[in-house]
Amino acid sequence: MTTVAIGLGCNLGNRLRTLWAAVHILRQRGIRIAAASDVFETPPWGVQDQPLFLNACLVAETDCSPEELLALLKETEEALGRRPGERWGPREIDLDILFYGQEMVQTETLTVPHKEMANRGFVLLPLEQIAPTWRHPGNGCTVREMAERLPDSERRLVRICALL
Ligand code: A4P
Ligand code: MG
Repeated sequence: MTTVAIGLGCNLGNRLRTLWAAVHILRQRGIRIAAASDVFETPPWGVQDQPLFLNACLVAETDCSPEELLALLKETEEALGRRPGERWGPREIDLDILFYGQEMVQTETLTVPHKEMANRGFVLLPLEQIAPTWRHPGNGCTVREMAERLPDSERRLVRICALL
């Protein structure tokens, strides 16, 4: 079993319902959820002209390899109606592998830890609630340390509710 951190984001459709459905599907497929953050509403990052996102993070346990986990997340996105679209553009659901234990993975299809996580309040602030001491194997900083370094512009999150 490996402990992993998964980021969830969505800005189309019934966003909260989609987050819950994503958790349900992941559980059905054998992912054991150890902790879930709150759900936050967040301004769009990257492409600005799109609806507000809901974001949350999970800590989970899995027997999947990194590539198997990515495939499972992609299948789950598809099951929830995600269609291919613009990079950083609007989506029904986005499921990202943030951490896979302490492993660093770099292949054509997968970069773990997630390459942008250290710059993103919508990742670090939810993750800080459930995994503040998890250390990034690349930069050596804990989630809390990375969160503390975020600029004010990355702190514009509004707590909506508990995810679970
Ligand atoms: N990929 C590589 N590493 C990973 C990883 N660690 N986890 C590859 C998941 N996928 C990974 O992703 C494109 C490809 O990245 C995958 O096929 C996989 O092989 P995608 O989800 O199809 O496309 P994308 O999400 O548009 O691209 P990208 O670069 O992954 O974008 P991000 O980083 O996911 O950002 N603003 C707010 N407020 N909240 C958000 O959640 N999300 C994005 C998307 C932009 N702005 C946002 C949010
Ligand atoms: Mg993605």
